[in-house]
Amino acid sequence: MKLYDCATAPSPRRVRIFAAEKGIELDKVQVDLGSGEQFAPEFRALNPDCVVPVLELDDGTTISEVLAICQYLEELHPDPPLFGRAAEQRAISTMWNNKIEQHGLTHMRDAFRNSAKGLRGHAITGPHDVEQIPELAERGRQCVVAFFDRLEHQLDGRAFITGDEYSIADITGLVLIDFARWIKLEMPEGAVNLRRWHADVSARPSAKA
Ligand SMILES: N[C@@H](CCC(=O)N[C@@H](CS)C(=O)NCC(=O)O)C(=O)O
Repeated sequence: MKLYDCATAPSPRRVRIFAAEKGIELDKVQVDLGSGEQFAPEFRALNPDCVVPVLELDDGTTISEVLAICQYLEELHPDPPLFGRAAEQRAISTMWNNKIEQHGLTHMRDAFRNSAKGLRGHAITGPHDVEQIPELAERGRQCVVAFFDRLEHQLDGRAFITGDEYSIADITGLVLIDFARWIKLEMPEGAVNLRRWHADVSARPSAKA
């Protein structure tokens, strides 16, 4: 199994953390997004959407999309469970993962991709040229900040996002917060639950993956 990765990008980091939590060693191939390797014919043959991560299986099958890759790894290596053990926990961890993707990462992407100088003409991932819209960057920032409040509330009285157990939702949340820092969006000073949780999940060895 081979993971097409980019050490500085948030999406493949989610897979790296997930694999590290399970003790799975993945062969990694770095794709240099800065120089446009994702648009090279060799990479397009693996993923015509021109994004990482991509997991290539030994028989050549390719799986893209973070969630699909993580679900596949979960099935192969059920322990420790990162989508929850029982039906209810599985539903709740998937629910929170989706909420963080939708209300956090999507807006973060808008904020970043519509403002970064290096992404002019490339505001959307993929092979087509799309111009930046500065208003979308501003709206994205506002939505991310609003979502910090949502997480702060959710973490009140809970060790992790879904309760007592670390899950895929914590991985997606950690990557959201760290990427937010990159675009100078800090957790609010008064967000004591969010800050406590962030310190805890950052201290896990997997956070360095
Ligand atoms: N929905 C995709 C998102 C993947 C994605 O956006 N990857 C970014 C890196 S974080 C990428 O490859 N960007 C390439 C580009 O900007 O051209 C997933 O879940 O895997």
